[in-house]
Amino acid sequence: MSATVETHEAHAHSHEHHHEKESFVSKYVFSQDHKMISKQFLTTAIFMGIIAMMLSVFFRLQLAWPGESFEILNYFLGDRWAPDGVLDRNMYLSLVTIHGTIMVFFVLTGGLSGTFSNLLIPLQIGARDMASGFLNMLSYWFFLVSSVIMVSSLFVETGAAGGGWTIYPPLSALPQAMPSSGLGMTLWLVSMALFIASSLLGSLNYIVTILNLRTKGMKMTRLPLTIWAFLVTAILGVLSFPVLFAAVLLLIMDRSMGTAFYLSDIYVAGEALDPVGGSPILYEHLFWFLGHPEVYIVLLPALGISSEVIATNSRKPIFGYRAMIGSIMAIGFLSFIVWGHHMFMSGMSPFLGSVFVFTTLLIAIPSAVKAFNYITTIWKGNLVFTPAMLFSIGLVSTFVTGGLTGIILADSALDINVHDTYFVVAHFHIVMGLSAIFGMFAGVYHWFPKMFGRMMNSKLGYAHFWMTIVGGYGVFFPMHFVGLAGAPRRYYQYTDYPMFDGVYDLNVLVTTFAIFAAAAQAIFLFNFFWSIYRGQKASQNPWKSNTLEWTTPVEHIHGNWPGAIPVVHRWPYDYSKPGKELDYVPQNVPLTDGEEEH
Ligand code: HEM
Ligand SMILES: [Cu+2]
Repeated sequence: MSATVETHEAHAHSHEHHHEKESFVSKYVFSQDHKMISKQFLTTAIFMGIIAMMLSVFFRLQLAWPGESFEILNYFLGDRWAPDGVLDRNMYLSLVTIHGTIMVFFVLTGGLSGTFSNLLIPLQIGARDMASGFLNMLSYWFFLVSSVIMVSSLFVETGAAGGGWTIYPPLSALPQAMPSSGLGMTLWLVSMALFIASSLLGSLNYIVTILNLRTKGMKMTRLPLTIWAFLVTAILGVLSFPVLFAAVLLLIMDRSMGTAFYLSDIYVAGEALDPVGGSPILYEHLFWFLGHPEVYIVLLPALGISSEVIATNSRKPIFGYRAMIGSIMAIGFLSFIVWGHHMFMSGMSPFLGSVFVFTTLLIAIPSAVKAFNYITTIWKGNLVFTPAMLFSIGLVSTFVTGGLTGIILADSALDINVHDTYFVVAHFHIVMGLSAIFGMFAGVYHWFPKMFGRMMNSKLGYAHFWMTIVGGYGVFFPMHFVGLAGAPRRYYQYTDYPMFDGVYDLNVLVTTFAIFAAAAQAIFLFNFFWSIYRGQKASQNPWKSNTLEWTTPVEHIHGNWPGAIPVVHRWPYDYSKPGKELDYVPQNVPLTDGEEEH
């Protein structure tokens, strides 16, 4: 261990040498400092989030008031895609697709892991920086370039990809299938290939850094749960994203090189296509082998962040620390053997289906362990309701409510009834969309002082939280009933089907809440950017927290600590320890004589 510490010191010196020469470009643009890269990921993800949210409001307008004219649609989409303010039906599909893609990959995968793994891994394990600053920088630049390509695909003549965020073939494999199967789809594929490269570069760095660069005394069993969550998340990414990469490469080959991995006997306009013999089902297997772990790649960091925030603001040791680590690992493992629950309707053998039902339902166990651990940590705590704490409690709420409908969807016999309806959309938005975004907000409010040296305004934070949780449930709760009424997802309008007359009022309700929830995010944006420049100056440890990041100076410096890196003597959850003067004991404070570890 001490050898590692020495190399760290040497590392710090080399930083100090070229500190003077640092130009604007090397400091803010091509930075190799994990704290700056973390801010780059966050601001890019916020920008992408604004776009994705606007797209969802655009298509929700059409769903609630089909065929009506909206000036704003024409303003943003132009005469080609919203003539007379009415959304074009091809563009409708593109908006749904790009909304989902951006939210899942660019906001919640890149934005959440990229921001908080980068910020917290070196700071919480006591390292000077990531294992490779250069690869870390590359990871951000791949992310930025892929974001730009994904957004620019909205502006091509044929429209952005329109096959849904899962881009199943043949819509994705046959450029002639529909207009948005053309250039827009190609750009989607290129963007995702770059995104995956970014994610792999990041994840490998996170894993190596956590395993190798921990400071003296930072045993694996003293790691904060955030770091455990980031570690397992990175492992999931490394094991599953390459499979999506392969799927995307094969799609590119089917599109432009005449192969037929995914194309079975297909006729286009009465003419049989050359390439035959492949199977779109193969694509579904490859996609969901990533797709399901992806849910946890998004959720685990959010759950890790909320563990940290809840323990700190309950002023209590986290309940069941080892059980939490065990459930993070169990969830990670199980997430790889459940992908078939997305394919119950693909003609799979009912026996195989029942295997996937079983493995899927098993995930309820570690998930319930986590939920109970949060609740028992809060139980009889000395609660401090910061905005971060509210968002973390909100996460526990959405994780449970969304998880319950997951039990219905996991049962193949029940799932058949609601497959591809709005019930599914409601389920995944609550359990994954809301929980993950709540975790992300919790993280931003909690670590903002660390990132920018200032505090966010908490009154605005409270307004943001209450409007977001009311808006979030307002959008996604009624959607369950739209789904139970049988309304399929990805339909442009339902007026031709009298049996769906009953869902109109609900659709108006949902869209109204969506606009309300979107407005709430304006409060956040204002608070965020205003506080960077005008927020109250932060003290070194504003939440009285135990973890190492709060032992660094407020002003960011290269190498994180001005002198030697701290040595760790205890776990991160020594809150309200009996016999102590203060209600927290930071990790770098040595045990006193006869003190038990915990
Ligand atoms: C955390 C934020 C969100 C995430 C992660 C997210 C994710 C997604 C995903 C993955 C899809 C599926 C796209 C597809 O099936 O091709 C989707 C579709 C959709 N989203 Fe979101 N979304 C978020 C926020 C919202 C909001 C705020 C609204 C409400 C305005 C919304 C409304 C919809 C609707 C109506 C669909 C269409 C579903 C369909 O027809 O298949 N989403 N979203
Ligand atoms: Cu799944």
